[in-house]
Amino acid sequence: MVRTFYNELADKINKIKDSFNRPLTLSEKILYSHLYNNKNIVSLRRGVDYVDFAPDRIAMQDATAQMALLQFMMAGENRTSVPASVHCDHLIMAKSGAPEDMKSALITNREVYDFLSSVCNKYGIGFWRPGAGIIHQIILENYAFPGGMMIGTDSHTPNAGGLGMVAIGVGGADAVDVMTGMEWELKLPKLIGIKLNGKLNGWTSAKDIILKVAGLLTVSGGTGCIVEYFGEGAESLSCTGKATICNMGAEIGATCSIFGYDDSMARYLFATGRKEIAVLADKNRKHLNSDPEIFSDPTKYLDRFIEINISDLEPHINGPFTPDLATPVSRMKAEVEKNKWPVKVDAGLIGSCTNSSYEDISRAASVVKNALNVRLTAKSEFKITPGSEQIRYIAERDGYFKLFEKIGGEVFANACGPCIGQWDRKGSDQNLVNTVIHSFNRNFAKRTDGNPNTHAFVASPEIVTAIAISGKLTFNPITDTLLNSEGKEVKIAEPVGLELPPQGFGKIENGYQEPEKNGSDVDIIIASDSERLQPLKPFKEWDGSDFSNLPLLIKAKGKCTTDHISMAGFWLKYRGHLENISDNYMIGAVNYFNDKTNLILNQLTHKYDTVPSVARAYKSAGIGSVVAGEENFGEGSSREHAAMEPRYLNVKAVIVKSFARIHETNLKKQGVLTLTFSNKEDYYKIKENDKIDITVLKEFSPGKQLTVVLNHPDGEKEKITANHSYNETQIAWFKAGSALNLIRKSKKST
Ligand code: MIC
Ligand code: SF4
Repeated sequence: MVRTFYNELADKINKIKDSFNRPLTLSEKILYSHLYNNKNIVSLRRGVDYVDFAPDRIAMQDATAQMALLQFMMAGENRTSVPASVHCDHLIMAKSGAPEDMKSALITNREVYDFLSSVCNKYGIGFWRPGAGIIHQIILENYAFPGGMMIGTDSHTPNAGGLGMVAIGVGGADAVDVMTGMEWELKLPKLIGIKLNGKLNGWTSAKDIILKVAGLLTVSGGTGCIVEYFGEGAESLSCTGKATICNMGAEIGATCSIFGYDDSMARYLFATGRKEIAVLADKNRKHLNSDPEIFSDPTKYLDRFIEINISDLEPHINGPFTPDLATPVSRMKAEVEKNKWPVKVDAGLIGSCTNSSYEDISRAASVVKNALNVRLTAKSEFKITPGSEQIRYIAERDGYFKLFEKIGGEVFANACGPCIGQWDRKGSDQNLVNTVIHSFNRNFAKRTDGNPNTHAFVASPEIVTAIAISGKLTFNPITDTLLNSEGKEVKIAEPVGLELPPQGFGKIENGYQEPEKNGSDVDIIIASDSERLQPLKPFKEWDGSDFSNLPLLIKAKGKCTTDHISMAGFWLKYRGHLENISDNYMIGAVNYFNDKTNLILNQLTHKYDTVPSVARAYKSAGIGSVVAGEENFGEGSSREHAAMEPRYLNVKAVIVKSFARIHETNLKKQGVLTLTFSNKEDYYKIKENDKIDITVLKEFSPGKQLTVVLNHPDGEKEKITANHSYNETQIAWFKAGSALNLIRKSKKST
């Protein structure tokens, strides 16, 4: 597939260039060479028009694949139309170190792993067993290729941008479209260019570039945009450093991020056994980069342009509770004091899909070595989650784990673990206020260990390691000294690392299961009393009438990420069981009217109760409800449970100030009406016991506002207008009850 791709690339790009008759950026080249139908591309407007694409590949991880595949099973296909893979990484609990944790994961999650493995076998999907590693790391090591396009049911899919791919996070229903051979639709992204000048040095690493960018653009600044990095600074970064930056582009809401093909990518491809791809990509180098005119006059061609001098960039620490609160290390002392963040650091954690490269591990190990040389040991706990078995193997072989052990380091399984609340941390149930620092990407409340009072900070692996050694959030390794075991003031020398393993990656048992050539005989078993898996039932079609008198379920206040809407950690075990997981709906969201989580008014009983019980009460009384929210609603992950749960619980509409891209699409696909206030201040008009009408639905059409009537309890009615971003196809999803219903209908009629 990849060979054919490169053989056709020059021709395709030249045709695109002929039609545009202007220089093109790298993402434009990739997007337009992956169109589903050859439409009139020149007239397409960025940020306005929806375009149909044909991605080359699909990746799914176990926590989202369950729903994606349960939906795919309903679509009536025999095999996936596009190469796809499933990765078992999210469900492994970190507790006592890799060997023990793997043993218990295989027992507790057996039913789910067996289900995923058999579905993969039946439908021709590659299956990566538990222990093989985290989806994005495996994709980078095995499947990503420059110039390609892929989608993945995980928001950090853009990690593959480090190898020059347009890689986009989506909900499972989008993956189902592509697996059934249909087009995949996306609003044509706008383009942000970031020019990196200079070269990293000392304690600063690629992670600090994205931590800085997150501070500049905030959690919603990249919404609807592809971020393209270029410049001498970009070329000087390793391929895996580039991947870290693209990975965390999810934290600014970017559709994806990307770097042009260069020597660092060639080196990585060679090292990971993909010489042939490197040779083909080399031949196509100019098609795998933006045209030179873009670099000389970026503001002419891009929607936004930013320059960063990485030679002067300081290491950053972002957090707590949000990944865009960026503080350079030299200002940490002042910020910690001002905000009264707990100074003592209980744990430092490195690894995850974001920062598990050989370079990361070797630089963190260098910090440890330098600290041991001056007789320092670690004050905080220190944990390592390798991104893949490949990385684990070489890190162990090359002696890095030995070094980590010397400061009490513990290696967890090759899995998400503490990055997604899957950390069975001693004492976390006591909800004590404490600080941890990690090199993962997100730090929303409860996400590390389930404790809402854990202040999680994000930094590079080398800074995390240095801080874990010092035990203090305020430690600046560039300037500060520490007291060693001999009572002397000492400094930790700057880390040095290696981009790639000098002894190569070596041969390992990688945990891959090739699907059967013909899977028609494979049976998929779901036990009828299973608590973890449940076949789906199609949602009902829209009945053709306006919504009237729908009680407000909850008006969420402030940040409402998918972690607030459908929490991970404990709840991950119900990812294949819609009915059971619906018991976590909005339990993390703050109720505007009492500032409490999971306590809302039941308009039927006039009593306060949890969000899921009130929603279930409305559902069983046969009434729908409405949810309201503020900015960037549903930011964070791709989990479509955050959209399927409200649909299952009979929530008819979600009205917010603004949506995060993936969550809005997920809601639309499941048939929940997504609206935004045309006047954001109208959010404040919604009262706790309002009944809400949504009218003119019969005239629901692209670009036409809908009317929302707030029926206040005193009999007063307030009319407000709401915008929507539906196109014709998406309106058809709404009318059919879900996008999947529409696929099923079209399959039946053919
Ligand atoms: C995350 O980082 O939040 C997750 C867990 O990987 C999610 C997917 C999920 O909820 O299963 C994501 O980023 O999409
Ligand atoms: Fe796993 Fe964390 Fe990466 Fe999500 S961000 S894929 S939870 S390691």
